[in-house]
Amino acid sequence: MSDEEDIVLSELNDEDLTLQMHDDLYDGLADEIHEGVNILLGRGWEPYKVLTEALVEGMRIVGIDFRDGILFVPEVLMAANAMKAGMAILKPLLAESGAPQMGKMVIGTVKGDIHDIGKNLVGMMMEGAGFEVVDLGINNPVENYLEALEKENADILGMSALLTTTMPYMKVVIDTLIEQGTRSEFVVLVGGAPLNEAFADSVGADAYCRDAAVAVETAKTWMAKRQGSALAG
Ligand code: B1M
Repeated sequence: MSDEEDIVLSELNDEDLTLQMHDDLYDGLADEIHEGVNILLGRGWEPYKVLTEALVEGMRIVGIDFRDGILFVPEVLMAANAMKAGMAILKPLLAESGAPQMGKMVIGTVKGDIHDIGKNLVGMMMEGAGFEVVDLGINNPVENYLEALEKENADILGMSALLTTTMPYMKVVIDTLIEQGTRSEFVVLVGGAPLNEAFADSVGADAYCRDAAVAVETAKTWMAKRQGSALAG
């Protein structure tokens, strides 16, 4: 029996369990992540704390070794699957706030890009804050966004991109809204690891959101602004 098999997650203290979960995420062990999340919740951890300290931090470590050529796509895919196993448990808990309806957001990862963990997190947190979320998934051409915005009568368009090669596509979507004369109908929020505020400005988005919590706060602020100007007008 290896050392790894000897570890009983429930016997670890919070700090060691969190570190072990980073290792388990790194190793793509979905069952262990599932168990670890349940243990931390059982110990009274807030779902958001489990998400950020056990899962997102673990994924950050995976990202560093992916960048440095220590991990490769298959391993990172397994880590992503393990992360999703944990997120599946947290999703209903994060969405359980019972907050009043704040507005409706259509969100999707842009064309050419299949990264969806961050986008999914944003969707979960937005639902938790009382927004209705329509998730278009990954690899979305401009038509998908336009169709959904109209069909859903959305207030907010959220776009995610994780690659420097796909982030310029956000401008394609925003420019198309401008051409159609509908840009001012929507608050456009963008996010993803390679983006920053200057980029968001340059493509004509309303705001850049560094993470899911910032996305929620930004969406609330913009919805309040819109409601304010609607009342004034
Ligand atoms: Co990819 N990948 N990947 N990858 N991958 C990155 C992005 C990379 C930075 C890794 C690296 O080199 N360090 C690098 C991009 C480099 C660059 O563009 N300069 C990279 C690469 C190169 C690639 C491939 C090209 C690799 C290859 O095939 N050779 C390929 C591309 C495929 C494609 O999309 N066409 C690829 C594939 C993959 C996997 C499939 C293996 C897997 C994705 C699995 C999945 O998502 N289902 C994967 C992963 C997991 C990563 C890393 C390791 C982790 C991304 C992640 O999930 N982070 C990533 C490294 C990194 O980002 N450090 C990497 C956790 C997540 C919670 O954070 O997504 O940043 P994040 O989301 C945050 C915020 O950014 C923000 O809020 C979120 C929550 O707090 N946010 C938003 C995100 N979207 C938002 C939208 C909003 C608001 C906020 O709207 C309102």
